[in-house]
Amino acid sequence: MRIKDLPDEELLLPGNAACQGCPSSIALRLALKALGRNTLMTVVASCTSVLQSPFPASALGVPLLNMAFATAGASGSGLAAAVERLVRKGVYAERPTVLVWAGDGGTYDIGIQALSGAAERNADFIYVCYNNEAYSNTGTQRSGATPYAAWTTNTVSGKREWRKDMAQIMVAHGIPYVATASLAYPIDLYEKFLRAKEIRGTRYIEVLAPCPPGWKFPSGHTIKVARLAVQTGMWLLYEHREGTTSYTAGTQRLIQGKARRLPVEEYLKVQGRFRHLFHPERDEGRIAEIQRRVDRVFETLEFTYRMREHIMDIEMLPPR
Ligand SMILES: Cc1ncc(C[n+]2csc(CCOP(=O)(O)OP(=O)(O)O)c2C)c(N)n1
Ligand SMILES: [Mg+2]
Repeated sequence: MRIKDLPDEELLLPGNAACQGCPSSIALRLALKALGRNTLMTVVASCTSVLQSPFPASALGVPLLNMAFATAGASGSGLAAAVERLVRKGVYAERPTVLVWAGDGGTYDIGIQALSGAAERNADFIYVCYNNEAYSNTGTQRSGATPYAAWTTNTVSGKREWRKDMAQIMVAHGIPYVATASLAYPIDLYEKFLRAKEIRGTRYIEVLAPCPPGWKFPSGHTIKVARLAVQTGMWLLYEHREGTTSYTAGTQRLIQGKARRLPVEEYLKVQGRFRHLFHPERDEGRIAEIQRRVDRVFETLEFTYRMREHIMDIEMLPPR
């Protein structure tokens, strides 16, 4: 599949209120191309509440419920229950997809309780966390998704804690589908939504969303920064189904040794939120600490990959 094979229909309309280079709008545009018009959406307080345009205008071609910050999991559960009832009553010719759309603040922090409850009940929706690694709509405050050493308005010399791994928390819920995605690998992202659409129950997709004003890079560089996150190993692309994790796209190529992993500083130095790691002098300690963390993850991934290949080689040997 190639970009030109994507559906022409636009369900996120141009002339919306997003910033230039807004990653959420790019993710939403691609997601709605995959899910199509028969989608019901709930959005909680976030940049997406703004980009959809002020009432009574709407930039979305699907019905939309605007909800309070902490309620993504709960409002998605409610919509899913309503859909189930209407399907039983024969109201729909075809079952609509329920799409829950929330930021990282609304997912990792304030919304985790409702999301965890919904996932434990296996509520029938696709939950998207577009992760711009901060409370961006209110001017860039730290969240549980903000990475170590990143500047935000309340971590002015760099965040001291490491981010939590929300996608793995969702894997631990045992839901039928968890995936991570990147705007720089749009076909991978699109196909993950297509696969999620065919599954029932709670599906969680997290998209890394490099935010030009919040991460402080020029608005034309959203895709470049998204790609560097994967190429340096700072963001992993995978999907998890039926107990098995498969690494995809750029991450798969790194693990298989088909592409060379770039040093993390290639990613850090193009973003103003990490400027204090390079100016007025290099903070060797923190840069090396970030690099070490990524190296450790890849050592394990590469080892597991080589072991699997080795086992497959053994299995292919003729029986003695
Ligand atoms: C209970 C509550 N607290 C605070 C706010 C103010 N508020 C609106 S959007 C937002 C930030 C949301 O951050 P995130 O979920 O990461 O989405 P983003 O803005 O980054 O898109 C905040 C703090 C609110 N609407 N409700
Ligand atoms: Mg955010």
